[in-house]
Order: sequence, then structure tokens, then C-alpha cells
Amino acid sequence: MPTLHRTTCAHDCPGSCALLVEIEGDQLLSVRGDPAHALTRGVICGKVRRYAEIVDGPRVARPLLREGPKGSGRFREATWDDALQHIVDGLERAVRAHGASSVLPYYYGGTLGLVQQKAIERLAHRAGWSRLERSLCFAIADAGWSAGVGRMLGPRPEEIAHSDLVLLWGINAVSTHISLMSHVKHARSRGAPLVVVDPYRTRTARLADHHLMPRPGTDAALACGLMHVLLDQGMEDRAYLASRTDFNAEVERHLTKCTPPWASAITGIAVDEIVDLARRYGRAQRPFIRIGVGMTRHRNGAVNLHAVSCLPSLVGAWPKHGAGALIGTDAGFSGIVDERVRGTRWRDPGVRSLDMSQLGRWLCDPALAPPVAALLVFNANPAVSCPDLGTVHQGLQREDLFTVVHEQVMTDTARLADVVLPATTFLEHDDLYRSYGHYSLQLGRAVLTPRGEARCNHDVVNALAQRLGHDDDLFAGDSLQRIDQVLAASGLPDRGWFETHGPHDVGMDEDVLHFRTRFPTRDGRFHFMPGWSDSAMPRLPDHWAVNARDVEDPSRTPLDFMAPPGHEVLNSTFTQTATARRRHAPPTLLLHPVDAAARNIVDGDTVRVYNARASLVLRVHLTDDVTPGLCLCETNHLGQDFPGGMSVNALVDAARVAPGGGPAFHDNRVQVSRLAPGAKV
Ligand SMILES: Nc1nc2c(c(=O)[nH]1)N[C@H]1C(S)=C(S)[C@@H](COP(=O)(O)OP(=O)(O)OC[C@H]3O[C@@H](n4cnc5c(=O)[nH]c(N)nc54)[C@H](O)[C@@H]3O)O[C@H]1N2
Ligand SMILES: Nc1nc2c(c(=O)[nH]1)N[C@H]1C(S)=C(S)[C@@H](COP(=O)(O)OP(=O)(O)OC[C@H]3O[C@@H](n4cnc5c(=O)[nH]c(N)nc54)[C@H](O)[C@@H]3O)O[C@H]1N2
Ligand code: SF4
Ligand SMILES: [Mo]
Repeated sequence: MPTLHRTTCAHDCPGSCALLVEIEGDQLLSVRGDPAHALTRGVICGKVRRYAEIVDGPRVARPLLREGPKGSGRFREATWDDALQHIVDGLERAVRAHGASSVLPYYYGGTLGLVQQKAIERLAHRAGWSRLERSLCFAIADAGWSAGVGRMLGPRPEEIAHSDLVLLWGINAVSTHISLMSHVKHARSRGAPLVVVDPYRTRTARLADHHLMPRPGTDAALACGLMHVLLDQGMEDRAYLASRTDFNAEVERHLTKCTPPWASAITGIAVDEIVDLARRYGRAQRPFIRIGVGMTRHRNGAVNLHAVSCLPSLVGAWPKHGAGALIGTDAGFSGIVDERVRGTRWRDPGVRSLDMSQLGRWLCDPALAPPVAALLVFNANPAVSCPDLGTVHQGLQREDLFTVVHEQVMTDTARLADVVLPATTFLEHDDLYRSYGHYSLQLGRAVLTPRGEARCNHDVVNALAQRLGHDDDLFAGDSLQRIDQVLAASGLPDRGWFETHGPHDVGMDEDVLHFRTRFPTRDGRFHFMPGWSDSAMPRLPDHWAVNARDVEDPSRTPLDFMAPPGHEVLNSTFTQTATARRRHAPPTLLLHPVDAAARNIVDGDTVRVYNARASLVLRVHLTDDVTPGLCLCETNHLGQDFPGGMSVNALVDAARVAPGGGPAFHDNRVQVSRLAPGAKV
């Protein structure tokens, strides 16, 4: 008889969907969304509905030790005992030669689970290894949002159903946050128009009543142009501005200069469209802007996000139910005490911290002292998901680098490892889940037995720590006990409560989420003046011309290039599944017919896409889903889908985005040329 189990999706996705999983024996029959969850409402993505493709697809089943040169893909199976001893030997060699900080843990978005995701941190702190600056996703957004609002908070996403004007700004929710869309649909059924702001016609934009297509990296110009019109038409809320914000005559004078023709020249959006959107926004009673991190992945991304966050302040939309803006909900979970997972008691501020987005640099810089001699990768695939892949690959190929990868599947990173350890999927281990897209804390119980000899991160870290001679109690006990400890330390209901009731709302008051009494800033006000820590950044909301388009020679790299997430994959996860192979591979370049004609390119041609960092070969699809001057590839892919073995992020620069770091995945310039049939690739 099949049984139904409640659990939570562990993937790096704002949904953190509540799931109902049907099991018979030890077989996964189906995965669906839990209709009872306030945001999920029974709606989940196709990728996780087909999760059997991961669980019972090709997996790393047993520990593997490298044979032959790095990257040859030749491994031999080993016992856990042998593999762990091999790792201990490798780590001890690195530490003897270069000291403890020559070991770097690298762990990211494979799982968002509280117990599994950061388990390696406690061992890293205990052993004095280098720390990892976790900048790959939200660093720019954090900086941009904090500048105005103060903290990563905002109205509950479900409230979007009560909005009378929905703006999805730089978020492709149909692909990246499907549960949101049923709430958007609800708002539309009650008459709210949907406006999408995205440089290309995404699946989400196809559904919109109005789609504005700004040039990538120009949202601040659009937001300032809208604010100009709102002020010009007297649609601002003076009482709100005076009592809740730092709006003053200087800001107002500055916005007077940001006319629609000025905004139009920068964004490429027609003056009429800007004026029309401003009027709609000003007239709406409950406008809700759901912003995506996609729009922040530019050198000026923090400036752009801050400018967009000014809109609800100008019209006084924040306090109203169903109105305001949201990019993330992280700060809702700040009361959770996860010290027993992360071992912050051992954190030594004197130990260096390396920015994960610049992994290539740390692996290859001969001046780095001490060098990175050992790399421990958990729930991440940097050989695909990091920027500047050419350097990352060069580093991972170093014969003197000792690399351990804990993985479910044979990824590009695992292929370059010395030791590969089999990892459980979230249906095979226990964990507790926060969310960055809603405010409920959820339990995720193991509902299947681990496939092969897979072990969870928590157990691997403990086993490794014990072998390295650390007998502290943080390295004992199983994941369930660790969940209990975290819940108790945080003053939350116990596990039994979650098992009976399901998701636990972290209890953020609506007044707090709408900033009705104060914003979470120093002075309680929203800041139109961002006060950036980096003095090169603009003092006021403005277009900041520092992107690739502004600095690269247009005769060499004339086209904008973006690398946004694909529908059938999640970063590089799912890329090897049968469905993704069928629907997502091979990598395709979307190019406008005008740009194609100028290059003698026809639909279906094979083209070379190149810039100073890399040259990749892709198949071309001609479409007006992109504007002239913009081309893109929906990512990510297996390296093997490219003749050079390296996927799209080889074209992406790893320079730190101001003010606090983070990669500019969508801010690139390239040239495209047709590859003659039979040409050497
Ligand atoms: N199917 C699928 N779902 C995913 C992921 C995935 O890879 N695939 N990744 C997951 C993760 S880790 C994250 S962080 C989220 C990210 O999900 P989102 O928040 O949606 O962010 P992105 O998908 O990076 O970008 C969203 C949109 O921003 C647009 N964009 C790029 N530059 C600009 C700009 O300058 N201005 C404007 N207005 N728009 C711009 C892109 O074209 C893209 O359509 O999604 C998660 N969900
Ligand atoms: N071109 C381009 N690149 C991007 C982005 C983009 O928009 N465009 N987005 C960026 C963003 S937003 C993010 S968050 C990063 C994500 O980058 P990563 O965090 O590297 O995410 P993935 O590439 O999906 O790799 C995660 C790996 O973890 C494994 N895994 C899953 N669960 C577990 C587990 O419990 N234990 C262990 N040990 N392994 C597990 C999966 O099999 C998978 O191979 O990518 C970034 N890269
Ligand atoms: S939409 Fe995101 S959170 Fe929901 S099931 Fe899919 S991957 Fe998981
Ligand atoms: Mo992300």
C-alpha cells in the first residue's frame, strides 16, 4: 500500500515548497505540492514532481578514489573507511606543508537545510581552516535592499493575491518561483494587471498584460524616471515621505532631472511606456512589486535595487495590505540559533575568509599565502556555477590541489576531484528548512532509505572530525538530534509539533513586515539616500554607468550577454536528468534577427560566442524574445555540452560587485560569429 508523507523541498529556490510524497516499499511514486501550505498551495515545479529522475537516476553510489590524471574521470570504488582515511591523509599533508588555513571548505546551494548545508562550517572553525565568504547569490541584493529598507524583510508573498497592480521586476517566477504565480493569478482574477520588467520575453513575461524590456542593468534609470513622473503628477504621498523616510529637497531636485526622455535613452524603453507605468503605479491602491535577484546581477546591481525599492516609499504603498515590495525574507529567521550546526564558538576572527565567487583566483594566484592546498566541496558545483570558469577549471586541475567532493551525481566538479563521496538526497535525510521566499520554518523527514552507500553531510562531517581527532559533542549524534537541539536553542516548538502541525510560521507581525511603525534602519526611516560604504557609488538613486557595456570597447564586444536560469534545471542541479537532456540541452543562444543578419547568421547555425575571457560554441535560435543588442543563454549546462568542456560562466567576469561583493552573471559583453560548417571548434 502506498503511504503519503509530508516533507519540504530542499532546493535553492524561494519556494521552499511544502511537499506530499507518495512512497510504496522504498520506491518513490510521486511528489506533489501540499495544498495546506500558505504559499505552496499545492503548486510545485515539474523538476521536483519528477524527482525519481534524481533519486533513482545515475548516482554516485559508493566512495570513489581518483586513478589517472586529474579530470580523466577514472576512479576506483573504495570503502567509506578507506576513503575517509585517504581524506584525513590528504588534509594532514596540506596542513603540515602550509598550515590549517590552506584548507578551504566550499559549500553552497545544493541544499538549503539548516542541519546539512553548513555542517562543514563547524569542522572548519574547529580546525582553523579558511572561511568561505558566501557571496554567490544574494550579496548584491542584500546590500541594495539594506541601503533603503534596512533588512531582508517585506510583506508576506501571499498578500500579492490582494494587490491591484502586480509588478514582477527582474524575476522569472514561472521558472524560478512557480508557487508565487498562483497568488499572482488570484490577483489578476480580481482585476489586477500584471506588469513584468525583464530585458527578454521570459515565460513569465509572456503572461503579462504589460512587458517592459529595459536594457540589462538600467533599472535605476527606469525607477528614477517613474519617480520623476509620479512627482510631476503629484502622485507622491507627502505625509508618508515626511514621517517615514529621509526624502528631502535634494532628492526631489535630483529626481526632477530624471525625465522620461532621460530614462528612455538609458533603458531603451519608450517615453510613453514609462509615463504610462508611472500613472498606473501612482493610481493603484495596493501596488506590489516582487523583485528578483536576477536584476541585481550587474556591476551596478545594488544601486538599481535600491532605486526600485524607493518606489513604494514615494507613494506610501508600504503600510497597505497587499502592497509594498519584496525581494527576500531571510531576516524573518534571524532568531534561529544554529550554533550547534556551525560551531561559531570556535570561529577565529584572525582566520582569513575567501570570497567564493573568486574561487578561480584563490586556486591560481601564486601570491596567495598560504595557497589553497585542499578543497572540500559540499552541495555545490563550482566547476559550472561559479563565474570566470576558465580560471576555476585551471585551478581544479592543479595536480597539487587535494579535492574532495561530496555529491549525489557525477558533476563537472566531482570529475576533477581526488575523492568523491556519495551524498543523500533530501528525501533520504532529515533536516529543518528556513526559506528566502516565505516565512515558515518546515521539517523535512527522510522518507526513503539512502541509495547505495550515500551518507548525509552531517554524518560525513562528524565522521571526518572524529578521524581528525576532534571528540567534541558537536561531532556526535544524528541529524534528528541536531534538529531537536536547534529547535530547543531557538525557543521553537519541538519536532513533535512539526510532525503533527506541519509548517511553523515564524510569527512576523504584519505591522513589522509592512514597516508600519518603523523601518529596520538606524533611524527607523526608509533611506532615499543610500549612504553606500563605497564612496564611488552614487549618493542618490541614479543610473550608475559602470557595467561591461560602459567600459568595454564596443567594436570588440558589441552585444550584451546574459546567463539567466533555465526552466528545467536549478543552477546546475537536474542538468544530467533525462528530461533536462531532452528539453534543455544543447546550449542555445537567443539572438535577435537584426543582429543575426548583420553577421550572416541563420536560425539553427552553430556560432562562436566570445569575449576576452572565453570562446564558446553554441547553437543559435533567432527570436524577438530578445531586443537588438542583447543575446543570452538560459543556463546552466553540463560542461560536456561544450566542445571545450566548460559551460557558459566561462564568459562571466568574477570581479566583486560594489559595495560588498557578489558576481555579475548577467552583465557581460560578447561578440558572436558564425562558425563555418566543418570548422575546427
Ligand atoms: N528553474 C529554475 N529555478 C530556479 C533557479 C534555476 O536555476 N532554475 N535558480 C534558483 C536560485 S539559486 C535563485 S537565486 C532564484 C533566482 O531567480 P530570480 O530571482 O528569478 O532571478 P534570475 O532568474 O537570476 O533572473 C530573473 C530575471 O531577471 C532578468 N534580468 C537580468 N538582468 C536584469 C536587469 O538588469 N533588469 C531586470 N529588470 N531584469 C533583469 C533575467 O532576464 C531573468 O529573467 O531562482 C531559483 N529557482
Ligand atoms: N550562469 C549563471 N550561473 C549562476 C547563476 C545564474 O543565474 N546564471 N546563479 C547563481 C546562483 S543564484 C547560485 S545560488 C549558484 C548555485 O551554485 P551551486 O550552489 O554550486 O549549485 P548547483 O550548481 O546546483 O550545485 C549544487 C550541487 O549540490 C548537490 N547536492 C544537492 N543536495 C546535496 C546534499 O544534501 N549534500 C551534498 N553534498 N550535495 C548535494 C547537487 O547534486 C548539485 O550538484 O549558481 C550561480 N550560478
Ligand atoms: S519550485 Fe523550487 S522549492 Fe518548489 S519544488 Fe520546485 S525546486 Fe523545490
Ligand atoms: Mo541563488
